[in-house]
Amino acid sequence: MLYNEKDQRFKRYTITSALPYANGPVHIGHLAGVYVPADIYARYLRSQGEEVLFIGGSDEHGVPITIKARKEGCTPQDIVDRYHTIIKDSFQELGISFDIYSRTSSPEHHETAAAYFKKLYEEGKFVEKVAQQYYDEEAKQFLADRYITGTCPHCGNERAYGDQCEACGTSLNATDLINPKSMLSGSKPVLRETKHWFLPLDQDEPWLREWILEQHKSDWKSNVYGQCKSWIDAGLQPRAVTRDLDWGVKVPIEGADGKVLYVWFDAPIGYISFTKQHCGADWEKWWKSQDTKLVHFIGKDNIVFHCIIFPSMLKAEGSYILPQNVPANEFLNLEGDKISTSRNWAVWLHEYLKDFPGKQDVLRYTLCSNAPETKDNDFTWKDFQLKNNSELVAILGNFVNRTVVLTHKFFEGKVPAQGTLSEADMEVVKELASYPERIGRSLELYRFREAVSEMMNLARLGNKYLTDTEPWKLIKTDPERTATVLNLALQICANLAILCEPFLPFSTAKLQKMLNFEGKHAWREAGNASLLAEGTQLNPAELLFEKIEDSAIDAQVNRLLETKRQNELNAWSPSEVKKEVAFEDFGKMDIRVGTVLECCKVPKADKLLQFKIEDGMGTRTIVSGIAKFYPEPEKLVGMQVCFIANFAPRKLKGVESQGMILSAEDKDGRLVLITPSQMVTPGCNVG
Ligand code: B3M
Ligand code: ZN
Repeated sequence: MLYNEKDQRFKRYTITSALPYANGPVHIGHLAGVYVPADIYARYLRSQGEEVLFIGGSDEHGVPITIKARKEGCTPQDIVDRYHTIIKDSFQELGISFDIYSRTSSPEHHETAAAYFKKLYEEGKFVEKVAQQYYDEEAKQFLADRYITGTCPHCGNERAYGDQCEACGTSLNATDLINPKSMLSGSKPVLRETKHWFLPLDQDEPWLREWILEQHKSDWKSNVYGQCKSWIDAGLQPRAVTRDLDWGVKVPIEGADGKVLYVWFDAPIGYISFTKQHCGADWEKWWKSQDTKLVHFIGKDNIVFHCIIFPSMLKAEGSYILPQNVPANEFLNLEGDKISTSRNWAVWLHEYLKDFPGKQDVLRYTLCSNAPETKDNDFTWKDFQLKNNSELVAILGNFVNRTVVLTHKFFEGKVPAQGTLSEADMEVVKELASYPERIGRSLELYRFREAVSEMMNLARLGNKYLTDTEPWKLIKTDPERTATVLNLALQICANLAILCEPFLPFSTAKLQKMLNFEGKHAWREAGNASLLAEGTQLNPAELLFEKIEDSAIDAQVNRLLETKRQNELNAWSPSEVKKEVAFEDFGKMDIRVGTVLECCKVPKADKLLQFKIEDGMGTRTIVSGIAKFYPEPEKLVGMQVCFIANFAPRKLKGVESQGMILSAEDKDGRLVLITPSQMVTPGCNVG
C-alpha cells in the first residue's frame, strides 16, 4: 500500500525511461538523470506489491545516427546494431530491471508506429502543408534537423542544430537558425518546397494549459512545470511529424515517397510497441486503463516532447491515457565540465563496469545521492571514492559486518533471543518502524536523493546502537543483554535487506544471503523488529563493500586529464602563415649555433635568463625571456642553441644582449629552446 493517497487509486504502473539514441554508449549523465531513478522507482513499486511494467529500448532513428554512419562509412543499421548491444548489456549488468528492453528498428515497432500515423492521418488529425525547407544542392538532399547547424537565435550558440540548441535547451526549427550551414557539404543551404504533415499543437493549447498548468501545478516538479509553462505561454506552433530522409519509419501513405516519420514521432510510440511486444494481446491495460499510472522518466532536454508533443499525439488518437507525472532531471556534469560525447568527456557505463567489476551498487549509490534533481550537479571521482569509503563501507558495510561477525563470535552464528527491551531499545524499535514510510514517501514523490539518504540513516541508526551498547564489552558481564542487543541489530540488518533493495540490489542480495533471509520481501514486512526468527542460522560474514584506493581514482582522473589534453590539442590550430618573403630577405638573417657555457637568472627579472654562449669566434652574452620554462638554468650548460647573430645589441634589465636565442612557442604559450639534432661546431650557420 502506497503512502501517498493520490496514488492509491492506481492499480498498475507503466514506467517508461527515455530511449537512448543508439549512436553511442550510455554515460553517467544518462544514468543519474533517467535510468537509476527509474529503476529505483520500479523496484520500489514492485516491492510494494504493485503491478509494474518498466519499459526501455534503443532509439534507433534520427539524424545523429545517419550522420555517424556516414562518417564511419557504414550503414545506419551497423551503427545501431553495435550500440544497441553495448547499451542493452551494460544496463543489464548495472541491474536496471527493465521488463523489456527493445529497439525501434524492429519490424514490430515500424508496424505500430506506421499504423499510429495512419490512424491519425485518416481521421484528419494532421495539417498537410507545403513548406520551405533547407536543401543542400551539392549533396542533393533535404536537410532535416541535425543535418543543419547554425547560430541559436535565443542564446547565440554557434553550434545549434536544426531541431534544438543544446546550449540553452530550446527546441528549434531549422529556419530559425542564423547563418545555417549544411553538415553534409558545409555549404549554405537553399530553401525548397516540400510537403509535410503537421501536428496542430496550436489547437491543443486550451486542454494542455488546463491539464498541465492547472491539474499538475502541485505534483509536477518545478523545472518540468516551468518549462511547460514557458512553452505554452509562448504560443504553441504546429509541428512537422515527417521528414525527407531515408532512415526511419516510412510514411505509410501514398505520395510520401522518400519520407519517414520524424524520430520524435516514432520514438515515444516505441513505449507502446515494446509493451505490445512484451505483453501480447494483454497490452492495452498498460496504456488505456484509467487505473494505470503512466510515468515518464527523462532528462530535461526531453521535457517538451514528453509533456506536450507526445500527450498531444496520445490525445489525438483518443483511446490512450496521459502521463500522470514526468519526473525530469537536470544535467549531471563531470569534474566541473559539461558531459560531452563528441569531446569524450564522460564516464561510459560499459567502461566503468570493466574498470570496477562487482561495484555496480557503488555507482548506483553515488549517482542517486548526487542526482541532479533540482539543479545541475557535478560528478567527481573524489566524491565517488568518498561516498564509497565513508558511507557505503564505513556506515552500511561496517554496521552489517560488525553485527554478523559478533553474532558468529558470541552465538555460533545463530540469531540470539530477544529478551526484555530496555527503554533505549524501544526508542530504536520505534525509530526503525518509521523508516519504510520515510523512504517510501520520498520515493513516491520522486525525491530520490532524500530517499537514499534516509536509507543510509537507517544504517546510521544501527551503527549508533552498536556504539552505544558495546556488545563486544557487554558479553563479558551480561550475555543475556548482549543477545538482545545483537538480536535487535540483526533485525535492523534484515530491515535493510528489504529497504535497500531498490537502491542497492546486488549488495542487498548478498546481505539477504548472509542473513539467511533470501527471497522477495514485501516493503510492508519492513519496519518491525521481528523479521529474523530466533535460532536462524546465519551464513558466514562477507564484506558488502570494499574500500576504493587512491590509485583506482587517480587512474580515472588521469584518463580525464589526458582527454582534456587531447581535446585542447584538437581544438588548437597553428597561426596564419605570414606574408611571403623573398629568399634574399631570409638571407639577411644570420642564424647560428652556439654552445651554452653559462646560464643563470638575471637578478630582479623573473622572466629573463642570461646566457654565455661560445659562438666560434669567442663568447657573447644573450638575454632570453624563457626563465619561467627553465627553472634550473644551470642544467642548460653544454647544450647547443640557435641564435640570431646579427641582431642589434640591446640592454635588458641592465645587461647587454648580443643576439636572440630561438625557441618554439607551444600552443599553451610554453617556450621551448631549439637545439640541433646532433652536436655541431659552434658558430656554424643555420639555413
Ligand atoms: N532518444 C534521447 C535523447 O534525447 C531520445 C529520447 C527518446 S524518448 C522517446 O537523448
Ligand atoms: Zn541556444
